[in-house]
Amino acid sequence: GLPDSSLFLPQMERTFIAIKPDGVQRGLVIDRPNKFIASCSLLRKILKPSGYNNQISEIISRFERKGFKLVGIKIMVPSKGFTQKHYHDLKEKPFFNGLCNFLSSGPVVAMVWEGEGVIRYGRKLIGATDPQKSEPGTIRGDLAVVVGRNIIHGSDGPESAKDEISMWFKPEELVSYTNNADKWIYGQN
Ligand code: IDP
Ligand code: MG
Repeated sequence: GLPDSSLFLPQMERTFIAIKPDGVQRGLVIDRPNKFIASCSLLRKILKPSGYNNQISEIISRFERKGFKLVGIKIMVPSKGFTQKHYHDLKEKPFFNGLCNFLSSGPVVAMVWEGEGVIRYGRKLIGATDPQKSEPGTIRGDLAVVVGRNIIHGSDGPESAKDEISMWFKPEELVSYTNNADKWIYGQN
């Protein structure tokens, strides 16, 4: 077959994004039918067994519509120890134990998104940590109310993105592919 043209492009920046158990339980993963799931066998395989057929997340769609590319996704319940490792930077905080209990209390949708500036801009899409301070139009601003239930995580820089991606995903769970829209999003080729 034809070579994947992404092989000719430099590896784009990637970030780790996770929908926390509150986002999953509140149905914010599943919003409206979207052609993307139908066209993506990876998503179909993962979301169908969980009952999320033919729907895509309000949250996923915000990253997708921006022009970022989903290169990894899975649903899992992380162990408490795993969440402690994920949030190791916060281990001195008074809310650390509650935070880790919460993140390990139910399913998390773990994702890797790719695109130019995706780490920094992903944080913009997500909004400020405290949903009382997040701007309207951001994910937390529109969809969450309190800091302990702010529905989504995003890596805060290149270092944490690298660490979190390798913690949550095996290399073979990430896919490189070319979107038909890429040349219209980036103006390349
Ligand atoms: P971030 O998720 O915006 O990067 P961090 O400071 O890294 O924010 O904190 C990680 C998570 O810890 C937050 O998303 C939030 O769920 C929780 N958290 C942060 N500050 C507080 C707090 O003051 N009380 C309770 N939970 C908090
Ligand atoms: Mg953080």
